[in-house]
Amino acid sequence: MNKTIETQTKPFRLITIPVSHYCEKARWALTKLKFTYVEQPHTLPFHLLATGRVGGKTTPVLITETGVFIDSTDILRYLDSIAPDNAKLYPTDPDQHREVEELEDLFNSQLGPATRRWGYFQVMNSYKIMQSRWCQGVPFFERALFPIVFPVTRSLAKRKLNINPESAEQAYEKIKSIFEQVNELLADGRIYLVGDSFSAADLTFAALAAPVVQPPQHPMQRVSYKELPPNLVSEINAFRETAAGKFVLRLYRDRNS
Ligand SMILES: N[C@@H](CCC(=O)N[C@@H](CS)C(=O)NCC(=O)O)C(=O)O
Repeated sequence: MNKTIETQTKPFRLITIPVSHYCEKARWALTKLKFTYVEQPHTLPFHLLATGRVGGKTTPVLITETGVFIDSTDILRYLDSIAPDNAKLYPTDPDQHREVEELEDLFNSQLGPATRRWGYFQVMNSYKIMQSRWCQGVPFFERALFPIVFPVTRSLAKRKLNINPESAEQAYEKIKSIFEQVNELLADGRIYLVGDSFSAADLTFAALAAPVVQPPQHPMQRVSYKELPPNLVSEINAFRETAAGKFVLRLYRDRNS
């Protein structure tokens, strides 16, 4: 962990399931901090071959010459530790630093699972949507095997992520309550969630809320509205109308600046 970026001779490698919002969190941090990296996208269950080889399981996994980071928060902390002083994702002020970590933890542990559960519940029975979401950018042979592995992968994912009508309803309520908390924070007119600069709290909220807001500038291609169930489109529009939803849209408009 003490090696500095000057000693990194090759680009970082980021193993992803491209559609994953936790992967988007790591990808956004790499882009924001202007680190050179190569993304290695995989679909389920083939990601396990790539992550297992370096001692991980879930994605994202960041491979550096310093070490391997197998959790999105650890990835952000590592990148922040080697980022220049004027580009930190965690404030130096101890109170603000704690606030950022608390919000990041709330979004990671509650918002991320809820948006994933609710989002998958809406579209998991559509082969066409799932193929376009899970196969984007992945190696040819994984795409070719998708029709064979998908039925099994889908039922395993449904079981592992506990996707059913009741849990989806609870997830929806959880998303609304976290959006409400963010609306309250933003009610005083602040530009960012903590302090006056972009932090890991903003990035984590926007990346993990993206599945229910569908920002047009998201680097992963969206499913056309025409293909989505009409009730899902109106729910997305309702989330976009909230202060928290508008905040996500704004952060995505500025994502690459
Ligand atoms: N706490 C982890 C969660 C990552 C996570 O849940 N990744 C999912 C994709 S959204 C994954 O890789 N699932 C595949 C699996 O569990 O094998 C992080 O923040 O990195």
